[in-house]
Amino acid sequence: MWLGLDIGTGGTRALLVDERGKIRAGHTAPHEDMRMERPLWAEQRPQDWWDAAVKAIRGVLAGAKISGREVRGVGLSGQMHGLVILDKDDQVIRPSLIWCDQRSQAQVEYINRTVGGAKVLNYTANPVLTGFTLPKLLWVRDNEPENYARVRKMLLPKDYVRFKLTGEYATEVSDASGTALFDVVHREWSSQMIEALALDASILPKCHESAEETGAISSSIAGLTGLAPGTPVVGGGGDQAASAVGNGIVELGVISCTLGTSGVVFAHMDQVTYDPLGRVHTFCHAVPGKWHVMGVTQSAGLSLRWFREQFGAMEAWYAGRTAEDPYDLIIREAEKIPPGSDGLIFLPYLMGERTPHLDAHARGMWFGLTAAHTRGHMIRSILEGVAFSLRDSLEIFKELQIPVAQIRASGGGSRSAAWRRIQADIYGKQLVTLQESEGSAFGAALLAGVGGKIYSSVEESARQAIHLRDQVAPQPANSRIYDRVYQVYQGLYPAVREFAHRLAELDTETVE
Ligand code: XUL
Repeated sequence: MWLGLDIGTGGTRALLVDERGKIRAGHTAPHEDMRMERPLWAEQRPQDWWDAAVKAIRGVLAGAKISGREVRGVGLSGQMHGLVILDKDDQVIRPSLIWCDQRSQAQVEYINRTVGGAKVLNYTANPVLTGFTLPKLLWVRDNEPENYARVRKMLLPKDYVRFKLTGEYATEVSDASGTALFDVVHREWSSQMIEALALDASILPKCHESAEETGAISSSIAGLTGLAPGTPVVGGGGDQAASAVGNGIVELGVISCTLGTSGVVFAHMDQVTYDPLGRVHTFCHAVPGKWHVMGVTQSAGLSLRWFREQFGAMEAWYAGRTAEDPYDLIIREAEKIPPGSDGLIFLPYLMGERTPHLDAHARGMWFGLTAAHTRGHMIRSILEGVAFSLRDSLEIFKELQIPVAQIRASGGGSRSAAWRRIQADIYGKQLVTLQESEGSAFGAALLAGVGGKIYSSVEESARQAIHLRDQVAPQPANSRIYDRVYQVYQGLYPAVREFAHRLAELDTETVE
């Protein structure tokens, strides 16, 4: 049996997968809500991830009624880019600035001035973005010098859990790629970035390939988790790379669209190429010696969750009485509205935006509201707006000549048939779903299986364990409507960018 452990944003999920690649049990332990003290801030406590990891592991072992001795290996995956800093006693210095935290614009500008924007692209295959780990570290340096002075190690979220499990400071290539300190082409820490910024390289963990063993369950935590001491823990992957393994995105032409908290369009690459404009990320894949390119929309599921939390009290009340999922009730309202939401467009930039705008100050917006629009229109326009934002990535893939033969839908959002239909129509492509819909935790378990030599390669694990379930074909009449709406959608943010930036300046004035 192999254990995949995914440290997500909303919770940590443990998944047990047997020798034939079949899922035997899963258990999720929720996290505390992220703390957003100021508009662009987002923090979580690493201790909360660790507590959830222990609960999830114990829960899944109990659910499958097996002893930890039957687990032959563990694979980790997790939310990427978060900054965890430890002091000389391995204590967490401050809460983690997580992937969607956007406070570090001044540090991004500093890095571009000091290293040079073109050199950053050359050294790391990506521009530096506010979401990435390095500018977050420099934010701590600039704003909390007393905390910065104590830093002895810098880890990514899942690697903090690895440290607690094994006592090793380690990461792997796919997650390291999102730090802005990693030489993605050569798959090692970038000595050029480190030198140009006069950083201390000893704070970085050792970097492995994703299916390599990075350490083993230590005897001190074996009792706490129920896992046997000495159980190997492989590198695993950032949630997107691990999810790609779990979705079989391990060859050219098969790509995935994942609707989680964020939304990601992901393609495998045999050779490394990157977008000269840096609009999509080029990172190492969890497949040894391969890369991937991905476009990210910051607020995908997050947009719908925001709506549910702010305006979904009625559904929450009703769902409490009927045991239905409030999201199903909310989406049902959207299904009554025609494609294009009668001219209402939603820009899902509730946490700034990466692809294609690379703009921490981008803001969400409804455009085209009239008195004739209903709540259902607002909901449908959110589902459509998120899919348009993922189409932006597909359009860039086209420019970069990345082949798209098949799109696989994954993530929590893909459980909705209505949202899958909207996606297929907006992308104008077949959308395939898989029998195994577990994504990252499943991919992490497969990587553990590759590390344990049950599969000869990551590609082989995908071939054996992943099966197609069904597909949705685009309806040409709907696609034609969406093509026209998309033209408007695409033009909207560039037309208001200046005002979004002016608003952001107002924010700074009011909080200081
Ligand atoms: C990827 C990214 C998100 C987070 C949270 O670049 O930021 O996928 O990992 O899921």
